[in-house]
Amino acid sequence: MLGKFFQPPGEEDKNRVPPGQHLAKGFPVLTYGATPQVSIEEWEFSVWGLVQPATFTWADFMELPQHEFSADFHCVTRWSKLDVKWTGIKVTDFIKLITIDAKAAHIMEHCYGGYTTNISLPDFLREENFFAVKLFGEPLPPEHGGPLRLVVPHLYAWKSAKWINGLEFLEREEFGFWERNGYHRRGEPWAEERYSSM
Ligand SMILES: Nc1nc2c(c(=O)[nH]1)N[C@H]1C(S)=C(S)[C@@H](COP(=O)(O)O)O[C@H]1N2
Ligand SMILES: [Mo]
Repeated sequence: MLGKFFQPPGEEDKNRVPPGQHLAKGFPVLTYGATPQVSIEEWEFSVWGLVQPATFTWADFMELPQHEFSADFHCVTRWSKLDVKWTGIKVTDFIKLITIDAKAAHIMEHCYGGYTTNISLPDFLREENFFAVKLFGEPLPPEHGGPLRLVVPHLYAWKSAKWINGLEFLEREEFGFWERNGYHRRGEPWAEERYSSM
């Protein structure tokens, strides 16, 4: 298996591949459960909790500026893919549309299909995070999270919620799906924050 689908990083990529990771050939799909089918007509995105509650349509998101991103992608199951090309909307542009309560310190990411994952507010608000709507120039395929997913390049990819449709703002940290099942609360790949020691 290792030789067929994965390879160790070459010299030039070594300093870009976190410890314990191999480079994937292609772009594997990693989903727990079925792929939700969501059309852009019915698609909605909501914010609630310690924020002024609001709901946005696809058209609302399409009014925000779009940028090209190149980001390395690290799955905790030990594969990485370098230089994934995405098009999307910066988190820092989206959050200008909402009013976050000063008490909010954590977020629960919610998705079509019921997946959840938690992230701290500072990890979420980083300049390099974005909502992807295209992958390698094509509309984001459903299996990779289309029509829209979050990408958080500096954390393991289970924080990059596919089919994301909501942000719940919290004062205290709560655990999402994988975090309740033993994954690390934060998931920083360079520190190999894979699993919780609790
Ligand atoms: N909604 C949802 N988002 C998800 C997942 C999932 O199962 N459901 N899997 C996560 C994991 S573990 C990884 S590695 C990446 C995989 O993204 P990909 O399938 O586009 O490679 O999505 C993350 N986001
Ligand atoms: Mo993953």
